[in-house]
Amino acid sequence: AVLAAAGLPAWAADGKKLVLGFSQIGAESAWRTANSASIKQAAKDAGIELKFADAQQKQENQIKALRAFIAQKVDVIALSPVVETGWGTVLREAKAAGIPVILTDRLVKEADESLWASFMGSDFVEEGRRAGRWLVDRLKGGKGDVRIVELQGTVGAAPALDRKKGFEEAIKAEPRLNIVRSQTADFSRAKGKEVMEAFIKAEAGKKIHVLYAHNDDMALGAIQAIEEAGLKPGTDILVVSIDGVKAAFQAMVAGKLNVTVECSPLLGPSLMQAVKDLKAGKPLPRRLITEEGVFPAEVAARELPNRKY
Ligand code: GYE
Repeated sequence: AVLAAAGLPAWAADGKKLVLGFSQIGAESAWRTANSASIKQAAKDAGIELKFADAQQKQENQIKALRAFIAQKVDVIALSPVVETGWGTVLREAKAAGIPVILTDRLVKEADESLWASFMGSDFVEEGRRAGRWLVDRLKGGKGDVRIVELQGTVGAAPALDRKKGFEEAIKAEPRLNIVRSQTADFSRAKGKEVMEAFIKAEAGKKIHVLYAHNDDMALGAIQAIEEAGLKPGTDILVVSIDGVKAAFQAMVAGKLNVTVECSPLLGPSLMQAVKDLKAGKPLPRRLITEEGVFPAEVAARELPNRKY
C-alpha cells in the first residue's frame, strides 16, 4: 500500500487542527500585551487552534481555565503561571488526562518536574544581576551612601522573586549601595506611580538616589510621580528597569530612564514549534532560555526603530 502520509505525525495526517489551550495571566503591562499578541499571531501562522483564556491576574481563574481545557480534551496546554506555587493538583489532573503542559514565561515551584514538558522564558535572576551590575558600573568611583528604592513585581511571581534576588546579589559588590524601601506595585504603571508617590512622601527630607523597578511599566508610572514631586527622573533619581518595551526606549530618549534590561515577550513562535514537536513525538528541551541584552540610554535613539514590542 502507498503510505500517503509517510513521516507525518497522526495529527497532521488526519487533517485535524491541533488545539492549544493557553492560560494567560492578564494584561497588566506592555510586555504582557505584546506576549499575548505574539502567541495569537504565531498560532494563526502555524495553523494551530488557540483557546486563549485571560485570568485577570488571578490564580484561581488560571486553575479554572486549565480544568476547562482538560474537559475539552485540548491537545496541549500552555501556562504562564501568575505565581510560583500552588499548581501541583491541577498539573497532576492534566497529566492524568494525558495532556502535556508547556510552561511559558514563568516557572512554577513544584518538586515533580514531570508535571510539565518544557519551560521557555527568560532567566529572571540574570536580568536582576544585569540591572544591578549596570548600576554598580555607573556609580563606580563615587563616594557616599546610595539609597535605592525598589518596585517589586506581583507578590509570589517568579520574575519578582528572581529579579530581586539577582539585583541584590549584584549590588553586594558595592556595599554603599542599599535598598532602603521595597514594595510591590504589581507590574502595573498605575500602581508604580502610586507606590513611588508613597516612597517619596515617606523619604521626605532624605534623598532617594535610585529607583529599581522590576518592569518598565512600573518605572514609567514612577517617573510620573517623580516629575510631579518636582524632581528630574534620570538625573535627580536614576531609573533602572527591565523588559525593554518601546515606551521605555522613548523615556530613555527623553532622558528620563537610564537603562532597561531586555526581556523578550515574543515567545509565540517557539511555543508553536514546541506544540508541533510534542505532538510529533519529538523530545523537547527541558528549558529554553531567551537571549537578551541590556540597553542603556546612550543607545536608545539608535535602537528604538528596531524594537518589535
Ligand atoms: O517583565 C512584566 C510582566 O513575566 C517576564 O510580567 C514577565 C513579566 C514582565 O507583567 O512586565
